Amino acid sequence: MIQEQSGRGPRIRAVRITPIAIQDPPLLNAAGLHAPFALRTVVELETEDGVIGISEIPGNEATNQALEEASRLVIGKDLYQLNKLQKELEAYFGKDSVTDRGDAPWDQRKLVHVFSALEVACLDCIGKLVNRPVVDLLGGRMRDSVPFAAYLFFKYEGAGGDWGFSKDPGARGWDAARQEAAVDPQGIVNQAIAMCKEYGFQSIKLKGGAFEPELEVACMQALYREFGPAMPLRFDPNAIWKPETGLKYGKVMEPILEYLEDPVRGQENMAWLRGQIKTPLATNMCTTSFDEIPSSIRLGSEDIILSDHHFWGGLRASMELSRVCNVFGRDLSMHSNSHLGISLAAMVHLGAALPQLRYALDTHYPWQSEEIITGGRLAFDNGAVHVPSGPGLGVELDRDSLQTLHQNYLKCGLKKRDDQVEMQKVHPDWTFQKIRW
Ligand code: GKR
Ligand code: MG
Repeated sequence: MIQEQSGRGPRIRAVRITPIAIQDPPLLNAAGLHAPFALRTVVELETEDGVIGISEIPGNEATNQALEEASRLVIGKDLYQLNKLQKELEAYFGKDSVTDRGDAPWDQRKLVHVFSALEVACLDCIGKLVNRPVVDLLGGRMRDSVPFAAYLFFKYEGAGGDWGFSKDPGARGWDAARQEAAVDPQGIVNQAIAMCKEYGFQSIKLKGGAFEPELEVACMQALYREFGPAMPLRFDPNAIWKPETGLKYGKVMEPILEYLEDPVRGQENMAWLRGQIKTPLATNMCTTSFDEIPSSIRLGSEDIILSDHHFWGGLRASMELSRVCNVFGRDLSMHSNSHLGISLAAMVHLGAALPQLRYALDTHYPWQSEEIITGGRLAFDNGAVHVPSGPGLGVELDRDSLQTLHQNYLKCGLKKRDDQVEMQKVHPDWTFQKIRW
């Protein structure tokens, strides 16, 4: 006999949404240039008993507007009823479609962001209520710390933020090194040495798609010469290469790569290339939602899906994805965008819960210098982050920093990420091309 559920979880009393802007250096990618500030949104969700859960997602005025609407829907709801909440949000906003993602390297869908923000904040609250870390709400820990990779970028000189393209003379160590320009092999190698020295990373990724393939591949070869075969290397030109370019340089880099990320655009092209080269292919661009799994399996478009809980609809959805990946012989790792410690903590709880984790996760964290959690920036130990020990996410909001970074948001005037516009401030004729080389 099915028992009627009699318990009633705490109700959600309030949702607070705070857009913030964080300093971001002038990093280059296939879509253009990072603005001096990256936008994030911090969500605080408060229960009727005054317990507060937090989350962080990429900032965008349209997402914030959707979050405002969603919060009107969730107030008064039972904190534990996440499945129902998701259905209600789907009914209200309509399901995201594959094309809503957009052509940029990052994801622009609405519902996945909104639900992920609310889900992570609810899980943080639940963890605090039952005095368990979020990793335990995801089924428990498979590891105590989660490895990350050094994430290198071609970049112009500059610190970002109010410094823009100039350097903060007070900076030391990695904080100074991250302000140096890197537009050639030596610049990239110097960046890698400084980042690995500071964080102890055990694998390296280079974001490409900014320059001619020949130059970018020369940078990968320079990294290989500098760090040797024991250092796993990855390269990601964000799908800007034609299939023949993917084949040519995919072959050249075969002996030196751990994996090649989104060399070409679309599942068909990825599947074709995958049949031609031995290097595993990874993606955060061609298989980006559950709706795309059937065609991914039919075509065989990648070996590794780079999930992102902000884009796949939360931490539990990412756990579900890991099971799907396991069934169909895919590996799962994680994608990132410029972020702070709340997102990092969520990634670490998820990374610790994943049954299999063969590849170190991406993170932009070294490129940021600010924080919104108490106690300052999270520490890396040999490239890995220990699962925070407190209940919930195990990190607390620093309200003074939140206010400072919110003031940055108001001052900087940015409302959404647009790397093409930023690039045109430097090169007025530059335009984004989905496939360039
Ligand atoms: O931060 O410029 C960037 C990256 O290009 C980012 O937007 C991508 O979404 O890191 C991402 C990726 O792996 O494609
Ligand atoms: Mg990528």
